[in-house]
Amino acid sequence: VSSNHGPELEPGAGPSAGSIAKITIDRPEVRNAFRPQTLIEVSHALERAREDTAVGVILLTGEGPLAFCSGGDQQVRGDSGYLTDPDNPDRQPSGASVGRFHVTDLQIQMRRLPKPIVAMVAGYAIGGGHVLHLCCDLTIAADNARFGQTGPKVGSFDGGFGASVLSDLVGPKKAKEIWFLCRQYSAQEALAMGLVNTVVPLDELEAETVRWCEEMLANSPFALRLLKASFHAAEDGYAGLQQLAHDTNLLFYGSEEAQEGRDAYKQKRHPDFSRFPKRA
Ligand code: 2NE
Repeated sequence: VSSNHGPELEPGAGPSAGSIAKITIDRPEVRNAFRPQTLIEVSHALERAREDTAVGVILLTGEGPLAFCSGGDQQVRGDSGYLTDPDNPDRQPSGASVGRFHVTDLQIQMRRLPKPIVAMVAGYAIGGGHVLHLCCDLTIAADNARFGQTGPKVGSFDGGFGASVLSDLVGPKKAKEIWFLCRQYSAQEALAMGLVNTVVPLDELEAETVRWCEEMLANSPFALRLLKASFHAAEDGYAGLQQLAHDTNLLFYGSEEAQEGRDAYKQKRHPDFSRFPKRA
């Protein structure tokens, strides 16, 4: 994985009030298939982008024009998940090689991360790579992009966000078609079924993606944060509600009413909330 911030990106149009963190899956020789280490690195890069208060939008992509990501690297697929060290499949946690789905944690991290994540897709977004783009908030596709799931062809499936988010986007019949038949879909077909936000010529992909990011960066970051949490609140159940509720608490902490409670505790006195309105 490689990552960088705004200045190294191709400039889009207009001023922006923040930076774009660009995270690139950098294994073009295998169409950017991910190993556990790849996902650990993406996760670290996402965490850095989250913590960096200058970053307003995160862009996830794959190296080269041939693929966004082709999913789990089948060369390191073990009998109970993907292996960090396929030569030592029985090695235990410290240097772990017990099979696992690191992608589960990454998908949840992407859903909960309080900044918009944009997938910039050139070439294949296939299998687990397709699910990664589903977990992004927006997808900008190049005209050479191809989308699809392969699970049932290779003895796998993602019945989590890979099924639920897909079904929300394209409807249950189409989602089942995508999973049951394992066809590939062109960028235009993906646009027609609501899988992506726009399609642009390959040589304009980054500039157009940056333009979309800059439009978001010009807007209120906290409003974007609350919107992302709101969109996911119902779909993600209690975890989604928790995110939205805690975001509300962030705002509440800024109020005199909440501060009275904190200050009274620190000053070892009873809080006096009498001056605060019982709002209609
Ligand atoms: C992506 C696709 C359609 C590209 O086709 P093409 O013709 O452009 O390239 P080619 O020749 O197939 O691939 C180039 C090299 O990349 C490797 C290939 O084996 C090939 O290697 P060499 O022959 O040059 O040595 N490669 C590509 N994808 C790979 C992968 N995922 N793992 C390991 N090596 C890979 C075509 O390559 C394709 O269909 N790839 C497989 C897509 C796939 O089935 N992915 C796994 C789905 S399961 C999953 O991702 C998953 C899950 O279901 C649940 C949890 C976690 C993960």
